[in-house]
Amino acid sequence: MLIRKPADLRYSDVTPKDTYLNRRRFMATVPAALGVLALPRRAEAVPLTFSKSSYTVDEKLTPKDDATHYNNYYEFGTQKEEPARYANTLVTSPWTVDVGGLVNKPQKYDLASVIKVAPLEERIYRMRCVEAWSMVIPWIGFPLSALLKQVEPNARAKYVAFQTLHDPKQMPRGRYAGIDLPYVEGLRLDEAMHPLALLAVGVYGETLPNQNGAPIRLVVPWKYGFKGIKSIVKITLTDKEPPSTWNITNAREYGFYSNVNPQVDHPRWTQASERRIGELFKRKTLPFNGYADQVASLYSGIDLRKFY
Ligand SMILES: Nc1nc2c(c(=O)[nH]1)N[C@H]1C(S)=C(S)[C@@H](COP(=O)(O)O)O[C@H]1N2
Ligand SMILES: [Mo]
Repeated sequence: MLIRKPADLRYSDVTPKDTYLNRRRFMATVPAALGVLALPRRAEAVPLTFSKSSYTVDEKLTPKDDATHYNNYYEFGTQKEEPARYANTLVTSPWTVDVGGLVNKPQKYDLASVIKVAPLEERIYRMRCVEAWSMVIPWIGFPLSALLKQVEPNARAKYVAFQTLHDPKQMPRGRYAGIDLPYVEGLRLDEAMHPLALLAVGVYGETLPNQNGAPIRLVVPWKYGFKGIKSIVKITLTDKEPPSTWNITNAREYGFYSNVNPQVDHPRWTQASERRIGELFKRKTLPFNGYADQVASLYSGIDLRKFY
């Protein structure tokens, strides 16, 4: 269903402005003769309207098939191939993101309104999992800062807490994942306001596959992959450091910050090097995953061994 395009052509050039995200709305633009009533159980990928961002790295993309079939999404199974197999039970429409806490203008967004917070951009980011593998992913999204500015954090707000949907009916394997659910994560407010912090709604030119965190997930490229919480339903501004799922699960191994740091090894995986998925040889892991120039100043004066 996706229209093929030359690489330099924007989706805005080939698709009408209003065909995105919501498959039902998309189907409404298709002639009834094609069978609008015969909705498949799995939502199909639909094109998004976006422009290319300057926040991007010039590195070879991870093959889409790897990025969508080698996942961590424990609610749908703890094996890498399980989310692709089982996340089709996630219902992503309708979807509400509740943004509140220490803000002047708390707001509940449906998906159509949240993607209008700022123009959608494609950003190619390096991603590194604490398990010592990495990928290069073309996300489509908008800066988290745009959403936060809209709700107006008040003077007491110092942190941002995030929560994934938890519905045991849609996520029956979550019971056996060995983590408390719902999945939760957090950032300091200044980290959340950094222009690199992205709310992603698409990847590889299409809406997010469920296993990658549909319909909206966080991407923080200078931190380990687990900070990139998926399928977000709630964002809360707070004055206390929010809990984070892997810190709750195993505080010795996972801290709140989780900045990519080749100098601080994880007890089970080296952080000094990594294997780029699809490549044979290991490469060195870079401080802050290669984004040090942009983000290191957020941590000046902080002992990153202690605040790991
Ligand atoms: N809700 C939720 N979000 C999650 C996870 C999870 O298990 N549940 N896993 C995290 C981990 S460990 C990683 S490495 C990334 C993986 O994202 P990807 O599957 O899109 O590569 O998602 C993160 N977000
Ligand atoms: Mo991860």
